[in-house]
Amino acid sequence: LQQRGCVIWITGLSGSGKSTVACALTRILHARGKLTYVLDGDNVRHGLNSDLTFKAEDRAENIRRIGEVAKLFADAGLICIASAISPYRKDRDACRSILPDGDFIEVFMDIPLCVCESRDPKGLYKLARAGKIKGFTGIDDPYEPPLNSEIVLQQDGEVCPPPEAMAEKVISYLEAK
Ligand code: GGZ
Repeated sequence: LQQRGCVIWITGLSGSGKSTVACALTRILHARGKLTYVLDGDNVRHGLNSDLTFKAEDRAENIRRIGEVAKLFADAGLICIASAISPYRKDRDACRSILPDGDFIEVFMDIPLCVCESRDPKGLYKLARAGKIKGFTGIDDPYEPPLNSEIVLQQDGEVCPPPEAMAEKVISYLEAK
């Protein structure tokens, strides 16, 4: 029996844990025999989207292409997990609009900027603060938080739950659907 496809769209700042949660999610889903595919903004930018910069219109095009590819995977019956900063609400909403109702599940990594910045896994925030990267999301480029995302993943007080626990929240949502 073919599984029903959908798109799980993970949005949030650099360093908020999007890729880590995407990875945890895919492990859990595989263990349950589900077919998944992860489209990660940072990876896609090395191939399909290697012609794009970080200016607003290129970010919009990055998100449009990821959305279209995610739709193809969903059409094929896969659970496609897209993780990209996707800072602009209208770009995320455009991706939602090309899918049947209910098939686009937006997950907001609601992690404070100061936490993402303190992690700084690639040292990019440091470079952005030093003015060596211009137009870095959260520093000198906007991030428009979702207003109505299906799922919000947050810290528990001061602590960030482990990625598996965050992924389980998404699983619970999928099960409830
Ligand atoms: C934001 C940037 C930038 C700028 C490079 N702004 O945390 P990372 O490092 O590994 O992932 C980020 C990635 C963002 O790519 P996306 O395709 O997700 O962005 S968007 O949805 O806005 O199109 C970050 C790195 O690229 N990076 N320069 N200026 N992030």
